Amino acid sequence: MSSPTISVIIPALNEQDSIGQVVAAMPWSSIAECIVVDNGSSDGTAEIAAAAGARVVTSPRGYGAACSAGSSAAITSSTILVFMDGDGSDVIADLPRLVAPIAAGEADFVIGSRLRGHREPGSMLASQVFAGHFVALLLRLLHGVRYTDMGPFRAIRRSSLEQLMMSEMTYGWNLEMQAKAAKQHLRIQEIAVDYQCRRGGLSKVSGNLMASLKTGVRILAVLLRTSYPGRT
Ligand SMILES: Nc1nc2c(ncn2[C@@H]2O[C@H](COP(=O)(O)OP(=O)(O)O)[C@@H](O)[C@H]2O)c(=O)[nH]1
Ligand SMILES: [Mg+2]
Repeated sequence: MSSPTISVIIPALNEQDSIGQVVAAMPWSSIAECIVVDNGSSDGTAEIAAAAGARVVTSPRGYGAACSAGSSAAITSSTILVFMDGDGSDVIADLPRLVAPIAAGEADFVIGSRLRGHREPGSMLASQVFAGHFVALLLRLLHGVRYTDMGPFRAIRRSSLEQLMMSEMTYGWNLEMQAKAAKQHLRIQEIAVDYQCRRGGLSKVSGNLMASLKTGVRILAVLLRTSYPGRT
């Protein structure tokens, strides 16, 4: 079997303290490209990412908007898309295990669960762990699929992502992917991934009460929207 062509996509907003290390640590021999999606960083994120070897593209504001722009920008030969954050929290050594089930034709979507892996103390707030369990329970009741997390580190077959017709432009993007994947009966696997504290800079979500509340509201909206029987 020939090896698949993989694009790694990293949404990044003001991550100059970590993005260089993240991009430099990519397993370059097994991926085709690393795309950093910058949407208006006011620091050196774009320049540092490019210097470390990433292709930098821009997008409108929003986590989902960035992930979506990155997917569209991936080279046409790419068949597997990997998403991860730019703050150094995801453990790049886990990448081959995320991709392997898709490459082997055994899965369409593989999500990394930080709740099943080892978490560096302080890397996830108790509220995030709780939200992961709570949303997982709702997804199980609504769609019959067993998830334990809404983590950012994930791999998906490109044709499957296109089939999902993603529309969420905010932090609800991750959950929308999981709900639609379940609804459309993709072959889903969840694997344990480790998680570290961000390698510098500031959290735009969990470290900020207002942003956390907004994210919670978006997540509930996505859950509701995707739970209507006919809607995808
Ligand atoms: N492109 C883009 N990336 C974003 C945006 N907001 C956050 N990010 C990136 O998304 C990732 C997750 O954000 P982070 O602040 O670490 O969230 P947390 O881990 O939940 O605290 C990081 O790589 C951020 O730089 C945004 O509006 N646009
Ligand atoms: Mg983070």
